Amino acid sequence: MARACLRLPLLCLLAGVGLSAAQVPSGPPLHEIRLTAKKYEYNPREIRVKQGERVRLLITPTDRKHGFELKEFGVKTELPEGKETAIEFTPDRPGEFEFKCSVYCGWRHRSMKGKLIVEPATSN
Ligand SMILES: [Cu+2]
Repeated sequence: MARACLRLPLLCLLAGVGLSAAQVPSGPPLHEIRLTAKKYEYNPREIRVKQGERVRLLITPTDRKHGFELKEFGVKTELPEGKETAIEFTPDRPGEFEFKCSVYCGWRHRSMKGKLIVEPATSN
């Protein structure tokens, strides 16, 4: 390995980066969920996560600018059209919470909603 690194330092550098990324030890697991948004719905409409895990939503509006508001966890952001926006939060309590569009997008804007289900953390 060491000798190969003398000849192919870049390759070894990349291998090292891959290794360290795989070994990141600290912090709760990250749960990534992709959504799309369009008049007047999110897809999926319902997302399910676990209490205490870090959640990263990656939302892409496909038709125009929309928004995403999840009051209980202090999330409110605009979603520019065609661009993936990352939203991170850690749900600290279980339950069912409504999220909704926060940017007026048409006559049924108020019906553009979804549900976040936070399952209780299992303690054993
Ligand atoms: Cu809207």
